[in-house]
Amino acid sequence: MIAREAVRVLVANWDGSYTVPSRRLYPHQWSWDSAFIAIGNARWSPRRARIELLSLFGAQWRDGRVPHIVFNPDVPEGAYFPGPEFWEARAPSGSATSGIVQPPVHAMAAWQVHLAEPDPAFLRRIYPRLVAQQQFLRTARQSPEGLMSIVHPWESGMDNSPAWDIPLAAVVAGPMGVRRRDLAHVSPDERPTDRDYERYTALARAYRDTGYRRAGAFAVEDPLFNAAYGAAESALAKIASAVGLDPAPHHAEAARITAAMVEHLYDDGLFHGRDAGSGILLRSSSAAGLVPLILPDLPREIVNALIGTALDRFEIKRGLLPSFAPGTAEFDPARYWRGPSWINLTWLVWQGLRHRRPDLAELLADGMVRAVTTSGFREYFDPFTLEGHGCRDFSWSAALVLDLLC
Ligand code: 2M8
Repeated sequence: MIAREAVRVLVANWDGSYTVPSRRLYPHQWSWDSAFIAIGNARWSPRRARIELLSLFGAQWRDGRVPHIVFNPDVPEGAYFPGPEFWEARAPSGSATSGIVQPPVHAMAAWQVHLAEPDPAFLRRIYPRLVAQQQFLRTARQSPEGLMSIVHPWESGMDNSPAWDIPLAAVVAGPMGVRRRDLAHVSPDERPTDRDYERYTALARAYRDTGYRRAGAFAVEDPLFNAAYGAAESALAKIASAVGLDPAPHHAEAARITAAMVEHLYDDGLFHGRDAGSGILLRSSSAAGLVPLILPDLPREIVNALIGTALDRFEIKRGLLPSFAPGTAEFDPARYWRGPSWINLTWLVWQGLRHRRPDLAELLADGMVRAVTTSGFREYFDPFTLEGHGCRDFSWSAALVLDLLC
């Protein structure tokens, strides 16, 4: 029943070659959403999952970056802010895009799509594009310590996480001068504030004005983003082997980034962000700090410490992972990335626990199914009451629950 409903949502949000995250709030193609959606679509239509990923990579830039939004030219101007007229960017394919990126979870998705229905031709097509995506990060975003930076909170995927409060406060911004479209669909208590948006637009504009080359006032090494990069190298190793190429460089790069993360981002049971400019650790209680559990070769003692934190501070025995630890001053159970549970974060940590602590993984799988059974495929959920927030019929909530059920 739930699986059938999930497919209904994915079909309703399909736009011919990709899936919108939500019809009204996010009417274009988003980068990491497409990866999660492909993982779910692989369960009932692997062909659609392959098309989803290939269409996203069709808008890859020459420098290898995969833009975080690919705009649908048929959607009226002003339906989403900031739209193509703000970003002023175009892929070589001609598509209007944004100029920033999102966590590179796509190699992981491509491998899962292949597992659902082996297709070497698809792997051969997508592999060089996935390699170029990683190469862009190494070239444009790597610090001397070997970690990858994000240059905008939107690149973390966890836009208004309290983890960014300090670096974001340093961003000087005037009024936006544009009406926010999100508030036409969702209550202001469940979204970032106007002040956040002013800073988001100022940062994006500053990056745009350098031709998307030089970071503005925000450059941060995020544990989720770096974990996705490392997990991508492990997935690329599998893909390389499957198409008859040498997996060794990918294994080596996965090991290298895992070690760099442990050395520079880990402290006291959790991974943290780090300010790329000052090198200062941005200690916070964000669930992003648990996502490195997706790294296959994380040292055992770190895995155990992260599991301890997940149990004590994130209370995952309740079945869902809050995006920020309850019991902190910043925690807000209804405001976007400041506390609510999201299916994608819970699913990533579920992946990391599946082979290490199947008992806990099962609790999370049950929790995700319970949340959507109680409240529908909402965008995010109160971790305690399971009340749904944000938009309805949200694609990755449907896709990843479908993955669990199949
Ligand atoms: C949210 O981000 C966009 C900006 O990219 C927004 O707030 O308008 C985030 O939840 C992000 O992680 C997600 O990819 C996107 C679409 O679902 O929405």
